[in-house]
Amino acid sequence: MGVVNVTPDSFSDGGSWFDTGKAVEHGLHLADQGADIVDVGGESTRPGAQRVSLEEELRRIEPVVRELARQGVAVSVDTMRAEVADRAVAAGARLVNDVSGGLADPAMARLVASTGVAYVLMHWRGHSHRMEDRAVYADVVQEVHDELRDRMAALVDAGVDPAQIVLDPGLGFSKRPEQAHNWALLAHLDRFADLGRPVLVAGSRKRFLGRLLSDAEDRPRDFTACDDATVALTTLAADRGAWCVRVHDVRPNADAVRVAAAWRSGGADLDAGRGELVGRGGL
Ligand code: PMM
Repeated sequence: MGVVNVTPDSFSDGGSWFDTGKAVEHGLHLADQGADIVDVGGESTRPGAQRVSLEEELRRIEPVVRELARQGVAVSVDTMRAEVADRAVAAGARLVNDVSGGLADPAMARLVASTGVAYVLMHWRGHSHRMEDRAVYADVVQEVHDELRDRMAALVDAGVDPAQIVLDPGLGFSKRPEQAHNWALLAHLDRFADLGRPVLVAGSRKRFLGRLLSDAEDRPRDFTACDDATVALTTLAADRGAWCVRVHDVRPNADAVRVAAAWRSGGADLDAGRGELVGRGGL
C-alpha cells in the first residue's frame, strides 16, 4: 500500500502532494512502482494535529480518488468520517482505512456494512491531540489485541462481515517510542493471528524508527533518512505473515515483499509477493 497524503501537514510527506494534480501523479507513480493499493488521505494524524473540516477533507481527496480509480488503481481512502468514506467509495475507492477503528464516527460501521468494502480497523485510543497521554499500558500487546477484538465484535454487531476486516495494531498511535510499545507489537505480531483476520503494518518513516537510529548525541534520525529502516521492517513483517505494509517509498518495499514471499515459499510460488484484489471475500 502506497501513501498519498493530500495534506499540508502530514508527518512524513506533508505538503508534497497537496495539489490535486500532483497527488494523482504521485498515486500513479506509486502504482507503477508496485503498490497494489494506493491510500489517499486528506487529514493529518500526526501527534498534536487538529482536525480538518468535512468539506475540506472532501475537497482534498474526492477528485484524487476519482481520477486514480478511473485510471484503474485500487484506491483506499484514509478517513475517520463515514461521509468521506461514502463519497470516496462512490468515487471508486475499494477499501476504507479508518485509523480510529470506527470510534471517531458512529456512522462508520453502518457505512462499511452497507457498502461491503474492505475495511482497515486500526487500534486507536483518541484523536491526535489526546493520543500521547493515552499511551499507558500494563501489557501493550495484550491490550491492543483485546481492544481490536472488541472493536471487531462491535463492527460485526453493526452488520459488517468479518471477511471485510483487516486489523492494524496502529504503530505510533498512542504508542510511545521511548517505551518501546511499537517494537513489542512488532515482536508479537503472531499474537493477532487468533483474531482470524489479515494484519496491516504501517511503520514507514515513523518516529520509533528515527529514535532507534539516533546518533551518538541521542538525536533521533530525521524521517527523511528512515526509508532503509522501513524496508528492513517490511521484510520482517512480510516474513512474519503481514498481509500488507503501508509505505511511502514503494519500490524497495514492494521488492522486499516479493523477496520475503519467495523465501517463504522456498521458490515454489514466485508470484506469492504480488498483491491480490481487495474487497468482500477477496482479502
Ligand atoms: N498511520 C498514518 C496514517 N494512516 N493508516 C493505518 N491503517 N495505519 C497507520 O499506522 C497509519 C494510517 C500516519 O502516518 P503518515 O503521516 O506517514 O501517513
